[in-house]
This record gives sequence, structure tokens and C-alpha cells, in this order.
Amino acid sequence: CMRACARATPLASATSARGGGKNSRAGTTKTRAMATVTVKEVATTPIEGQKTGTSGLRKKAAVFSEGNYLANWVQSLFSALPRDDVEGSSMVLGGDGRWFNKEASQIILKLAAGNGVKKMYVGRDGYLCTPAASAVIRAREAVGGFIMSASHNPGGPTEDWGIKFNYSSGEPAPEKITDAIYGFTQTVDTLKMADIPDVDLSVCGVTKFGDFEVEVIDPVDDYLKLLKQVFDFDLIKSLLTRADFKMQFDAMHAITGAYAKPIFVDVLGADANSVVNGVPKEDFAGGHPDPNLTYAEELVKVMYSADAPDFGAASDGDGDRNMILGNNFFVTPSDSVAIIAANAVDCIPYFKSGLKGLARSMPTAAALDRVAAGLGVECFETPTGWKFFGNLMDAGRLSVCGEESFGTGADHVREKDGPWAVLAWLSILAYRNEDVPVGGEKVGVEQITKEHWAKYGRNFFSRYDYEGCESDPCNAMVESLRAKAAAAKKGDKYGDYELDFADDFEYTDPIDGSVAKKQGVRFVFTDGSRFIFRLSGTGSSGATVRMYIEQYEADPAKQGADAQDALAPLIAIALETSQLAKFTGRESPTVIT
Ligand code: VG1
Ligand code: CO
Repeated sequence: CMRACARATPLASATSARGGGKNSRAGTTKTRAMATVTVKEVATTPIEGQKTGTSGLRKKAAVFSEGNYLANWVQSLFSALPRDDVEGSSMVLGGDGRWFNKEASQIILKLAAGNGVKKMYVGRDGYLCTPAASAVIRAREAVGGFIMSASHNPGGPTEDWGIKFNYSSGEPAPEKITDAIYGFTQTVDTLKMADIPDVDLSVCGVTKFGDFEVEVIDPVDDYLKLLKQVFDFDLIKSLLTRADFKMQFDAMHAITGAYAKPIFVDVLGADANSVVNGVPKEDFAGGHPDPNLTYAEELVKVMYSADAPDFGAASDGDGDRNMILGNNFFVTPSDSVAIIAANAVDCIPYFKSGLKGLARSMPTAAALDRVAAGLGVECFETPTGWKFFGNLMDAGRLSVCGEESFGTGADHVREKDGPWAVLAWLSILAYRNEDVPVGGEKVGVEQITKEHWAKYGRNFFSRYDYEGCESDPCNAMVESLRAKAAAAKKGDKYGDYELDFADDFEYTDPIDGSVAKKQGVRFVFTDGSRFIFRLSGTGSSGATVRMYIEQYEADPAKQGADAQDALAPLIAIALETSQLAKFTGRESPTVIT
């Protein structure tokens, strides 16, 4: 791979010029040269079920840490990638700091060296939030990168572990690659493991083993540099240093703890108390690092209290999700991406010459479509999962996109980006309050959202999750919904709603023509209201049913309603049509967002 080999970072060339062996930057850098790497061929046998889901491979940590489970998958990945991509390449490694990441890092490094990778960039302590990993892949022109994370799933020895591979523009590997990996996992019999010692990942610097080298990098630097190019940091600082502005960012003891203080406090001047649960823990302190109204309850409590801060936000395990709250106010992710898009050109320098296009995943409410129509740009509807946005971005047709599952992002990287979404909202707030004197009537999150509804209409949205169900009855329910959708006809009545169409969502990628089928059964009504059912592809065991409900309201007088009240009739119809209670035995969901 020409691109990956042609480049040497200043640090790497400096250390190799000296031939290693000395501390080149006291306290932070060490260099160690070793003889040529020998590769051991370790016999292994295939393990069942190593199929990548919506976002990487996720299993119980106990499964991943047992025997060759991880090594088999990583070896299969190296076998699946074109030889030219791997041989002599640079790759990136990092993760969300969860239990087993340290051991996993060493296994991945040995396999990378054994399979011909020339250089690995590793975030210090094995840390890289998912958007930062994407940024590092792009900044270092690496051929790809490993992200050790099960994202919003809990961590620890009895909880989940996961791994994703992102390709050279920083995007989650396409299904073509993940399917090939799965194929190799069914036949893998040899692990190519370099015979090298464990590498100390706690200190930045280069360690050389013959032709192979590991460079431990600061997990924040490349990413922060990029964010500074995207946003007007002075503008945001003007807001965060106001005496009358308070924010609270909850890192949920996950990876954004490593980013929040350096970015929000040290660079942007927010009060040190603005960051809570800011120390990453291997088990997320026993929490479920999923930023929604159920699991981020500590933040929700503060934001719904009498003296709530002006702005609240939280992020998930690997830092790609975000939740946005105002003083006693919650912004749905579907609204959030629409509001960011509507304000991007005015408030975010990266977008000042206009937006190329917008996109959302299919179950995400269509608020964004209305912004696209207003701006006169394309709007794409993709299957669930970030991997479908990358092609559109690479083709220069997509600037801002989002998912209802608290994922929001743009084409500065190829992942959803939690801190980016927080900075986008802070940019909007800073812009709207630039001329408001301290102590004056500030424009808040609620006002910005309500103004948006008044202009574009409100898309009421809710998602019900039924977690930890048995797989077979859930599959049977989806089968039965498919049959009902196939049999349904335009004009059929569902209560007061009249059917426009029903189908199982299928997506043809406009760039490469690849087709993704069976992406969710949807019933769409003539007024744009919808209900959708699909099964989660990120769980580590059992099944999770997701039910998505949306209804559009153009009348400002009715936009203030509670979403659950506004959606109640449609929710009842969806439950009746699916026979969910009968199939799953569940009377109520485990999470409502
Ligand atoms: C969920 C969300 C999806 C998101 C995916 C990965 O997938 O619905 O929108 O892209 O998680 O997010 P599923 O298949 O469980 O519905 V993360 O933060 O886990 O990388
Ligand atoms: Co995540």
C-alpha cells in the first residue's frame, strides 16, 4: 500500500535515525529496537458464531477472553483483507477502556506484526473513542483500525466485549468485508503471531521490533486538532466562560472521560465541575453507558431539577453517541440532527460554504428530511448502522447525518461523534447568545427546539426496546410482520390511519450499488406517520425488539404535547398489529426513548 508506506511521522523518523535505545522525550517517549520479528504459526480451530452485527462483533467478555476467540477473529480479518492492504501498512488500535482491552491490545499487536503490518498507532492506555479512532485513521493515513468496544453495552468480566474494524477513510468496514471475515472464521486453522513481548501502552512513544513498530499516541491530540478545524473554539469559549451559563457533561465513566476535561475544561474554559463521571473505568463503575433517559438517570435528574444547568449532555461507552438536554428539556436525537443541520451553515465554520446533503437511518424520524427540503439538498434514508453513511460522504454527497439511537455526526470523520454533537449544540447556543448580555434573557435549548418545530413542524417520535427476549419468538414475530406487510394494501385502515405502504426496508447504495435487505418492517401511513419493527444487531445474547413510532404535527398549537400522549393511538395499533405481547410475553418495554 503506497499511501501507508510513503509517510513517516516526525517522531518515528527521529527515533529511527538514532537507532532507538534512548529516551528521546524525557518522561513521555521511549524507543526500543529489537532484532527482526519471528512469526510463530499457532494452530487453532474455528469457533462458531463470529458473525459481525450492526457494529462489530459483540459477545460476553468471558467468551471473548477465552482461548483463541479474539485471535481467531483478528486472524480472519487479516486473511480477509487484500494482501496489499495489510503488507507494510499502518493501522490504528484503541478502545473504550473496558475490561479485557489491555490483554486484547497485546493479542492484536502480535497478530498485526505476524501478518505483515509495519506500524501500529495505539492510543495511550489503549484509549481511543470511536470518532477519534476514525480521525486518527484519516490523519495518519492508516489502512484501517481496530476499535475495542461493545459501545453502549455494559462492560466488565461478566458483561460485554466487542471489536470493530474501520477501513481507510475511517468508516466501519462494509458488509463485503465483514462477510468475508465471517467466512474465514469458519476455516481458520493458523494464527500468525509475532514472537514479541507485550508493549507498554502507558507511555507515548515508539517501540521497534525489527521492521515492526508500535507508536503509542496521545488519544486526544489528532482528534482535538480536527475539532478545532471544524468549530469556532473562540465562539464556544465565549459561551462556556459566561458567568450565567452552566453545562453538565456526563461521561458515564466511559471513554469520553478521557476527552471531556481536555476539551471542555482545559481548552474551552468550562468549569471543572461541568464534567461528571469523568474517569474511565473498566466496568463503567457498574453502569450501563447508554446515554438515554433511562440509563443516564443521574444527568436526567440534574437537568430536570429546579436549578438545572442550561445545557446537559452525555455520551456512551465508546463516545460515538450523545444525548442533548436543556434546562428541564430533552431533545430527541431525530430532532437534534435536524436542528444541527438547520443551523450548521451559520454556526459552524466547517459548513460555512453549505451542506452537501443530509442522511438519516430509516427508523429515524423524518425531521431532517424537512430541513433538507428547506435547504434544497439531497436527503438519504439508509439502513440502521453508521456503515451506510461512509460511501455517501466519500462521494461528496453527505455532510450531516444521524440516527434515532443517539448518533449524530458529519463528514469530518466516518463515525458518529458524541463530542462533535455536543460542540455543535454549544456552537448554536453560543451563536444565538453572542449578543445577549450576561444576566440577560438567554436563548436556551428548549427555545431553539420549539422555534424549529414552529418552522418545520414537529415529528413526534418514540422507540420502545424490549431487551433480553428469547430469539425464536422474536424471529417468529418479525416473520409474521413481514407476511402482514406483504399482504397489506394501500388504503387499508388502521384505526384512524390509512396505509400508504408496508414493506421490509431494502436499501441500494447509490454509490456502489450494493443491496442491504430485511432492514426493518415498516407500515407507513398517508400522513407520514409510521411504525417500524426490527431486531437489534448489537446484542451479545438473546434478542432485543425495537419498535419505532413516528407522527408528524404541523400545528404549533399541538406541538407542545407529551410524545407518549401524542403517539398513544399509533403505539396501540403497532402493538396490536405485531402481537408483540403474545410473541414475547412482554407487557411493557425495558427502555422507552
Ligand atoms: C444500534 C442502533 C444503531 C447504531 C448501533 C451501533 O443498533 O440501533 O442505530 O448504529 O446500535 O451503535 P441495533 O442493531 O442494536 O439496533 V454503537 O454506539 O453500539 O456503535
Ligand atoms: Co457507541
